[in-house]
Amino acid sequence: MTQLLDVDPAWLPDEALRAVGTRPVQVLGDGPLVDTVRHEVAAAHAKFAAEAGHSGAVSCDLLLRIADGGDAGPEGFTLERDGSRTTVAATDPAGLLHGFFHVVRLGDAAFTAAPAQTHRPALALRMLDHWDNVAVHPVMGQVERGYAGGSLFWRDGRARGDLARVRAYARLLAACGINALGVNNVNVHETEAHLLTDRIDEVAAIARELSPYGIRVHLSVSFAAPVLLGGLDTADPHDAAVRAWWREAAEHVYTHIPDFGGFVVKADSEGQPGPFAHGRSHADGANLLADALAPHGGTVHWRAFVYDHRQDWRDRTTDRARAAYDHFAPLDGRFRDNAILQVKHGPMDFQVREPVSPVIGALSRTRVAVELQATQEYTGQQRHVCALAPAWSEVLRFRPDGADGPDIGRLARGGGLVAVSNAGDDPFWTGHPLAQFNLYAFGRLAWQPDADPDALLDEWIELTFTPDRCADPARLRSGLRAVLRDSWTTYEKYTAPLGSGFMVQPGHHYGPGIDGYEYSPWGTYHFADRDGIGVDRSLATGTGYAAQYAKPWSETYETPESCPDELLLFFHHVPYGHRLHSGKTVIQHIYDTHFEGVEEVEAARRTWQSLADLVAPARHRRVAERYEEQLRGAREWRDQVNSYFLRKSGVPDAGGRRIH
Ligand code: GCV
Repeated sequence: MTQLLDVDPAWLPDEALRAVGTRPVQVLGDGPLVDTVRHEVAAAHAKFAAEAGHSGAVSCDLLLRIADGGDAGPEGFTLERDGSRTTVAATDPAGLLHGFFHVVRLGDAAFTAAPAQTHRPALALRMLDHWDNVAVHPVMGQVERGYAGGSLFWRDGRARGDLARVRAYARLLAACGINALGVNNVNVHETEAHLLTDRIDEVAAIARELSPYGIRVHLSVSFAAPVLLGGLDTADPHDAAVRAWWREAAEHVYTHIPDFGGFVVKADSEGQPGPFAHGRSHADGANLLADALAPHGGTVHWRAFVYDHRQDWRDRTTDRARAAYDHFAPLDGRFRDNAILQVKHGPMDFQVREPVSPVIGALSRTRVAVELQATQEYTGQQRHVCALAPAWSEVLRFRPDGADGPDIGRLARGGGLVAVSNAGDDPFWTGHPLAQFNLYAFGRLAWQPDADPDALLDEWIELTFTPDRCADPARLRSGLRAVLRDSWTTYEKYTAPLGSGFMVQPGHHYGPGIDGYEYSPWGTYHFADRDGIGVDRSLATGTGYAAQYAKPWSETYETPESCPDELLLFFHHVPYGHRLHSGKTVIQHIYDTHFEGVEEVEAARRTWQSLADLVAPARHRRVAERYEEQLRGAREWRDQVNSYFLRKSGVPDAGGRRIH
């Protein structure tokens, strides 16, 4: 794979391939994915031909081979290193590809003696959803909630003619373990609805670029497709003609894309059509599509993001946080095996801090995939640094039964891990070059949910910045760690406090709008008044949301005394003088964190400036520009939030700092 001109190499710069490119390597096996490995090796050798003495002949330092009878399972591989030869063996060609990229990640260390290891992905499905529109949407643009330029797949109302960039993207994704991708927005508009039928050849063209890297394509479809595209007068899941229509539609898709992954569906949500219009349940809806896909081995990803977005803000009994559980818990056990319920990690909508959705623990007889958001809709829109791996790791480590550490078995039995992609046609892929880490970390956590986020950060730094090749490796490493490692909590400090969420500008969701969603129909309230703030979601006196969890969490969240500080305002309405476990009052916590958050951004900006001599100029410049905006934005957040709460509460800052 040669590097594309003018596109950042992200975590696969040539230097990251040095250890492979300078050693003799042999690849044994057949099939398209084995050929991909062969091409990778050949390209690495071509890059480093001048430095290497290898001939590619009989002897080799690295042997990559397909071997019958291994126990690594689908996509897994074994790694043996005796110091003179390193062998990667896999039964499945996809395993060989992942084994190859594992060796790339290890670099020279892959060639030192070490005990044999078997690696296999904890989750079978590791998927990115692109919220890309084919036709530019008048409000949402080409990529809904996209902050990295246009779509990698679509331009001018069609699939891009030149898909070389898609191939390069597939390569990056495979190198961090991703194996599935949804190519269009879950809000399926009229043009995009046709991808399922008369425009499937465009999806097939994209699939052909992804498949050499082991990535299966998925398509978001409209539940109303039988009416919109098929001319039927209903989309009722119990109607025989509707069922036949979907069966034929699926068959047609598979004739064009034999390894097609399946459908993604947003139904009865934010204006999308769904089974409710026909008096049917979401299990009926999901099973309709699951049955159509089943003969071909496909899967339907049915999103659980169903709630009332036309709520009356005066009504304090309707709680949007309850909605997914209320809709889906009664349906547990009624979904087909190839229907996966795709649940956002929190009950609201990808806020910087939310509790883990109770749906994830409640549905023991349904396959559940957790959905994360790599695109930073509510976390700075790729103008602010916000490395989300620690937040995602908390989600994956959450045990519904209160035990410690991730329950890999439960995760593995589910439907995988999904993230809304943060990539676009920007030269840096993700707009903000440091946001590439979110994409990388997502793939790695989906492969290994108990991976340490700090170790993943170090891994990404080594690959992306190859510090050993620069003048001061230690300064580069420590600088990069410093600006990224705690950037999630820094962002949290200067934005909405203690789990209260939202407080953003309506519509585009960038920048502070403390009452932006307070008197709106979207169900997103903080209820701040002169005495206090927060939503009472207790069972005793509130909306009862806390009781959607099993013990011990239902008890932990039920009272302000037992609720963790960081989620206090999500679960409780408390006076400003309420004392947190930290010993501070809520109001003083708000003031302090907002001052601290800005100071942390100032420090990160200085650190980044100090790395100018060690980072490629274009990359350095882009990040430096974004820091100017982040600092401006963080100050705006600080001043608006602090002024708002000073004015509401009348309580002065104990530190006597300037509040407006
Ligand atoms: C694709 C939020 C976002 C929408 C998004 C929706 C969803 O509401 O703001 O842009 O729509 O979530 O996840 O379906």
